[in-house]
Amino acid sequence: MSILPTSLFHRHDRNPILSAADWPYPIHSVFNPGATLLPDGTTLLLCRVEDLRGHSHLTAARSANGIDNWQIDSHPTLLADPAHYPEELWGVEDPRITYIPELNLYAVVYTAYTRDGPGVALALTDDFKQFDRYGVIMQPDDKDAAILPHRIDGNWALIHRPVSSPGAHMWISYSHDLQQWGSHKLMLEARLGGWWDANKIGLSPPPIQTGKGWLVIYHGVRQNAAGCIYRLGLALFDLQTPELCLQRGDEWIFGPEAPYEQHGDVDKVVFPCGCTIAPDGDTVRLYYGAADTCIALATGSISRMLAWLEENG
Ligand code: BMA
Repeated sequence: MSILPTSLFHRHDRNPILSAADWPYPIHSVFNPGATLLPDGTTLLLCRVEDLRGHSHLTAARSANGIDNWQIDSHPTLLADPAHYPEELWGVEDPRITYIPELNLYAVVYTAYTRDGPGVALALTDDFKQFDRYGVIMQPDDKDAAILPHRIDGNWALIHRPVSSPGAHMWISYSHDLQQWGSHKLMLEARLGGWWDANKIGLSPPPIQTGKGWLVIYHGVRQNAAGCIYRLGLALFDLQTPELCLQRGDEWIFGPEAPYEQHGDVDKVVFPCGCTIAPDGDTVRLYYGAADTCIALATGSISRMLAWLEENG
């Protein structure tokens, strides 16, 4: 029986699960969280918080069940530090978290909002309290980045999205030391014309490693007379050569439908930066910013996504 693409993720009935009203200090909005499961099973979201100046910082929220009873840090967890990192002048945004077993550390890759536009910055941490900052590792305009959890042929791999005219596509770059990046390769191109993912795409959560390849949930931006629509699609990449696309779905699998996704600071946006995989190895919890205003949760299955790609990729 064929799988309907828009049935691959189910919204939680308590959505939105986090919003500005839940915050322990005054903020404007909270959205686009990175996510990880801590060793004790706690879900940690590193949330993008927009303050009342319009600048963003990152704050950790922890929950035993990943749905409610969030314990939110009483102060910003990772603030921009323009005194030491002038590239973070206008804030830090949209973190993607990857646990790196070789280092026993979490890599947090985030957007530094520089005077010249968005750049990609990196920090390492083992507790989401202290951060070892690497500063900007990809110059502006570049964003939507995440590190793969292990080296490939001795090199770390970073997926990112430089902006060039006329299109914004996904690239992958390699490094010995997480600092100097090279061997840049085009990974996935935005399509053209009337497609839902024409002209501008970017990585959403960090890739999910499966037996069949890296499963990538990416966003596509459709521009029309009313503005932009941010939706999600699926692609599968080779485990050993991650710039090699094995399958790509033509249809979007998730788009703004619920009222909290349709209306907010930026209408018609679903924007995940993180997901967690349940102990069953299959259930994916996707945490996403809705309309750049609040955080929502949707649940899917790795095997169903792979089956859909197999049929439709
Ligand atoms: C993207 C990023 C996201 C944001 C989205 C919709 O370019 O800036 O942080 O959620 O636009 O406004």
